Amino acid sequence: MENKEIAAILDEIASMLSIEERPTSMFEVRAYRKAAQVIDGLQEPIEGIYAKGGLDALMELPGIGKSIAGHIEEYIKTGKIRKYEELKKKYPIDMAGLTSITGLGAKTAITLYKKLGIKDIDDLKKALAEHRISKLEGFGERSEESIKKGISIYEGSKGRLLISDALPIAEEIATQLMDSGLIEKLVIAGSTRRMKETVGDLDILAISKKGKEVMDLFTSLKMVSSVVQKGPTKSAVLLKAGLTCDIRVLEPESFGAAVQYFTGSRDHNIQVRTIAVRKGYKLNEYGLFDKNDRNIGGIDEESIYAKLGLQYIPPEMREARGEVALAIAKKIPRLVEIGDINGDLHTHTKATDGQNSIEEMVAAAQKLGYKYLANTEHTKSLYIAKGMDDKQFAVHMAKIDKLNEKLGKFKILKGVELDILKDGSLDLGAPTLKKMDCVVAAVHSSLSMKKEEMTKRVVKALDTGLVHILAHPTGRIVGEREAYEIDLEKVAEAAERNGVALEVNAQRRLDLNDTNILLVSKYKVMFAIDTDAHNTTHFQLMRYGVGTARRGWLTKDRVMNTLPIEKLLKVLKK
Ligand code: DGT
Ligand code: CA
Ligand code: CA
Repeated sequence: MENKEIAAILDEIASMLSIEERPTSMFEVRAYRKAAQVIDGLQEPIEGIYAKGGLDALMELPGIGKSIAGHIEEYIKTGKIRKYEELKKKYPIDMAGLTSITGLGAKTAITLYKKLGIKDIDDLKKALAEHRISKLEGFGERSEESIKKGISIYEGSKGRLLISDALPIAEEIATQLMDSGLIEKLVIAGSTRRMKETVGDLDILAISKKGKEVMDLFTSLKMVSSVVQKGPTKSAVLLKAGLTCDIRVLEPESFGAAVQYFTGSRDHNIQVRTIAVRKGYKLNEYGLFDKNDRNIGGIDEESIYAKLGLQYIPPEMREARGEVALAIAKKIPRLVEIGDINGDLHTHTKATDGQNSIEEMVAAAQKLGYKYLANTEHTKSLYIAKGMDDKQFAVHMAKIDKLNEKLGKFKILKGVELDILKDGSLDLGAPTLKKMDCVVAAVHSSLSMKKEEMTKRVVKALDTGLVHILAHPTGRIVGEREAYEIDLEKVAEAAERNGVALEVNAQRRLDLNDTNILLVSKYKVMFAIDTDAHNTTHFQLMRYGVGTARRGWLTKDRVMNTLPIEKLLKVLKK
């Protein structure tokens, strides 16, 4: 531990010295970097080396001269290095954090500090979200993009991956394993099966008679970067995507028990196990065992829950939030399913910041079996998104009317993603809005308002009675931006009063999230699960919105875009 700490400090000193404009600094920088590497690679604790041989022993290490040895001695004795403290005062920035982002060196970090006051990754993210970096001299849209990418890589490697990044990888692994013909059954378990918004690692379970061959294949898949562990029944690999993937090969008799156990969550499992114990059973990843140690429910999850007197609990609900009590009372609801979705109520095209034409979007929606699609372009205040004004919307809507005539039963709803301005007023006139089928309102600016102010702003917009859906109600973007301050219950009250649906946005936002949905669903409000598609491939994100809705226990009748078109239009008219 101590070696790593000292190495990190020396490395940071090197970064800070690298921007001092003195002729000697290049040598110093190199010396500190080298020393950091040497210490990081030591097998023995540096403290032990010092204890045995003092300063001389330190100086015998490769790359460590008198002054750096002195720093190490100082750190061992006092827990501090004065030179480091002084540099930190001069540059009060999280250099280690910032420079761990690919493509962001110490020089850039200092420039960003001097020009924009950016001290750490959080500041950096804020500046990116507000597009402040691209406006700096020597920077541009491209550097902003590359820093953004660097951040997402950094966060990926730091651990958790967004569900919409993780699940496709897990499915690709599953497909390649299944294609081998070696496997009879396979389940992707863990947080991925629960559709948690971020995933720490992938957990795959399989039934096979050929464990060894499965493991040979698994560890040699193209998405594997290194093998962590390899055995006939259990292996683990680090994936190139930055997360690990475990696989277990099981006997059919215990497969269900393993699926139940490794789906989690841990807290859910603990509650279920308590019930098993109360019945005199034993439940673990190998099975559900009675008093005579007979496995009475290992084959599938359904039989485990049934033998325990519980209704089957969908994976997305297994978070120890009251679902076990509900299962005892046989009151688990039928949650909304992807097949219930009849259309998407928040989408963009080339007319503003989307990448496909309306015709292409419609064709893609029809291919998914959708019955309708709301086209909701941005409004004028969002000029970076080429937002349109009342006049432009009039022309645009006429175009959609024409298109609808040709489409037959499929319907494009005329809509808008309407900016809620800073004072809660709307970015288009009421006459324009009244001509629309689907007004989706959203906050895109002045995100750092006080809670009361933000709440008032949104409530005021809903109280105009001109809004159908409140899009991404908290403004958060997973791994990029925190939610803004807002009293969601007050917003839900206003939504109930005005018949406004709250969005579950299926993009990287996943907003509302599961806990927010659980919080506001006690109000009589509908929800809309939207992909906020900016191109045709974005429609594929719907399942993450549905997964999030299921984690918030939503049933079909609470979700507006499960309605058939006639009913939907009636609801929207009201
Ligand atoms: P993650 O990977 O952090 O996104 O979350 P999970 O839920 O996939 O957690 P993971 O991969 O550590 O373990 C998979 C499941 O295995 C977990 O949801 C529940 C079960 N499990 C793991 N460790 C324990 C444990 O100590 N006790 C119990 N009851 N279950 C455990
Ligand atoms: Ca996991
Ligand atoms: Ca795991």
